[in-house]
Amino acid sequence: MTAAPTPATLDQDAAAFLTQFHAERRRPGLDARLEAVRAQGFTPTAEELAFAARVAWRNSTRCVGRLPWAALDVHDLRGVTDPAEVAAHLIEHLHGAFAGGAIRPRISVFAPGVRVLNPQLIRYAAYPNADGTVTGDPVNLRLTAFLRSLGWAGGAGTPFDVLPIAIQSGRRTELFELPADAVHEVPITHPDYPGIGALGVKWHALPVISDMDLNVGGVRLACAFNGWYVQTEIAARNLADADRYDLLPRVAAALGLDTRRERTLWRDRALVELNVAVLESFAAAGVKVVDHHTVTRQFTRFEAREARAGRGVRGRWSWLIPPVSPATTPVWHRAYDDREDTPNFERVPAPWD
Ligand code: HEM
Ligand code: NRG
Repeated sequence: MTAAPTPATLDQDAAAFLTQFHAERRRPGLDARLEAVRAQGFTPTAEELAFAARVAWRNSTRCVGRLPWAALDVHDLRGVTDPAEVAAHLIEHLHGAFAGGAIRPRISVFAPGVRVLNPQLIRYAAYPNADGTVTGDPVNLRLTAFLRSLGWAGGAGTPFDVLPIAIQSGRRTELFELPADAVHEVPITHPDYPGIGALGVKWHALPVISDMDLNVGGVRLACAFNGWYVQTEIAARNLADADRYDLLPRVAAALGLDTRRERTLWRDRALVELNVAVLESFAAAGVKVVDHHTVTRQFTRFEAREARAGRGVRGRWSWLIPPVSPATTPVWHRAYDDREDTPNFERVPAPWD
C-alpha cells in the first residue's frame, strides 16, 4: 500500500507562512490558497518565494546588515536543474551583484535537489605544506581536499587561488571554474604604510553564502545570497585570525612595532591599521564596503523601523557586535532575544562532515 498522493491535512508550517504572507502583504484569498495547499501540497508561488527570502533576511538573528532587507533582489531559479545551467546563473549572479562595485543584495533560489557544495561561491584554496604550514586560507582545507576528490587538479599555488564550485543536481555532482572576470578582488594597501601593500594581500569583493537553505513554510530550498562586506569580516577575522591568514605579526613588522612585549599593544595597533587598509583599499577600488560604526548605527535604525511596523527584532548579540572596538558601537549596549522566527535561513552540514 502506498500513501494517498494528496495530503489530507494542512501542513501547519505552510499554513503559518501563508497566513503571514497574506496578512503582511494585505493580499486577499488566504482561504482559497490554504484549500489549494491542503489538496495539492505546498509549492511556493514566485511572489510567496520573494516575500519569504526578504523576510528570512529580516529574521536573520546573526546579521547586522538587515536595514535594506526589503530591497533584496530575488532570482527564482527553480526551473533550472542542469548543473552547467545552474553554474551559468551563479556566474550571472556574481556579475549582477557586483554591479561595477555598487554591490546589490541578491539571492538565487534553486529547485529541490539542486545544491552548491561550497560554503561560499568565492573561497580561496588551502594547500598543506610539508613543514605543517598552509598556503592559502586554512579554513578551506577540507573544502579543498573534497574538491580534489571530485577531480580538481589544483590551482597555481598562490595564497589566493579561487576554488571551483561543486554543483549537485540529483545524483550528479559537477565542478565549474569561476571565470576570472566574475571574481572581483581588491588589493590591500595602506595610504600611510607601504609595507602593508608589500605583503601582497587581497580579498574578494563579494561574500556569497551558499550553504544555507531558505526555509519557506517548511519547504527547504538551497540558495546563494550576498550583500556587501563589513571590513571587520576581512581585516579582523579572515586576514587576522591565527588559524586564517595570521597577518598581524607581519603587519606589525610593516608598522615597525615592538612585538617582544604584549603591553605595547602591537596586535591591537596592527589590527586597527589593517582595518583602515581594507576600508581605504575598497574605497579606492570603488567597491562598496561598510565600517562597523556605520553598520551598527544602521542596525539601530532597522530596529526603530521594525518597531514602527509593529514588529520586534531578534538578534544574536555575540554575532551582531563587531570584533573590533565593540563597546564603541550602539549594539554593545543593547540586549536581544536570540530565538529565530521563520521564514529563515538554515545552515546545511557540509558534505564532508
Ligand atoms: C551574517 C553583514 C547582507 C543573511 C552576517 C554577518 C555580518 C553581516 C557582518 C556576520 C558574519 C560573520 O560573523 O561571519 C551583512 C551586510 C550585508 C548583509 C553588511 C549587506 C547588505 C545579507 C543578506 C542576507 C544576509 C543579503 C540574506 C539574504 C545573513 C545570515 C547570516 C549573516 C543568514 C548568518 C550567517 C551564518 O550563520 O554564517 N551578515 N549582511 N545578510 N547574514 Fe548578513
Ligand atoms: N564572514 C564571512 C561572510 C559572512 C556573511 N557576511 C556578509 N553577508 N556580509 C566572510 O566571508 O568573511 N552578506 O550577505 O553580505
